[in-house]
Amino acid sequence: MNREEQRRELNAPFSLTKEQIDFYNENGYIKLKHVFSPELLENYRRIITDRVAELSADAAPLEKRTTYGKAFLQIMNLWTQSEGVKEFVFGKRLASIAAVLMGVTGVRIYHDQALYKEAGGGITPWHADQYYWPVSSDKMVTAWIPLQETSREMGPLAFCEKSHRFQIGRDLEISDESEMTLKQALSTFNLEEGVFDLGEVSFHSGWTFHRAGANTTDRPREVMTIIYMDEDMRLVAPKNKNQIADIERWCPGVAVGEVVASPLNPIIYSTKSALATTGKPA
Ligand SMILES: O=C(O)CCC(=O)C(=O)O
Repeated sequence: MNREEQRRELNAPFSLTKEQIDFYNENGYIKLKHVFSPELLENYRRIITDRVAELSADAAPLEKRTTYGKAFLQIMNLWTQSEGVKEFVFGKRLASIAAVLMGVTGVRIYHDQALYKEAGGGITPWHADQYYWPVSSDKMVTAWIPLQETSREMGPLAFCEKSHRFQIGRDLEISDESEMTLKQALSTFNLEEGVFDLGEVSFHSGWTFHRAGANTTDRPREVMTIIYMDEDMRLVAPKNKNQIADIERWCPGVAVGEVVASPLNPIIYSTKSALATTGKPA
């Protein structure tokens, strides 16, 4: 597959049925198969893995880390550090899926992160991402893109169905406490904890509670994630210290009440801008 074919695939539309959109809204997540080809994923897996290796070279040994630290190597906003990763993160296919699932006209990047659960890496404790985000609505979604087939033993992402409507535990940062409290609080909900095929991508909403098991295999679980927000999302006053840190890191210079449109938050897909320039939707 040459570069031009890869670019085409990254940017090509992906059609979603009404049932799939309804499923996302009802359950707070969806897993979609055949979003990308194995060739494309292998190419970007290499590019992303090289950068992760470089940027995590001085990570502490697993046994010296906290539970959260043992969950994965976490490298953020790789798109700002590599043209190859930028090409992947700026792809319109994932961004348009995000927009359609959320029912918005377009999406910006909040940030990306590579999440590499090392061989022998621990669990990812129960949590909801939106606890970290100082934003004006729940039109936030994370695309979780495994870069290899992901067996149960590697720690695939697991979702608590319909938990995006659950109010308890929204004030918990990811920790031993969130794992303990939420495991109990969510015990009556259905858990989707299946494997991911190569090419399968999940999308989960900001308030959907999720976790992942440990990686008991001898190879890393390599995953890229991209967090998208409604293109019209506004910044709100931070509610905790993590949200204060997020503003500085992911939306520098944006004031409370303004659209979250710093240079780190480009619009990746929008039917508004396409309509304005061509008169046709994107
Ligand atoms: O990859 C993982 O283990 C956790 C991912 C996660 O929490 C997220 O993408 O929001």
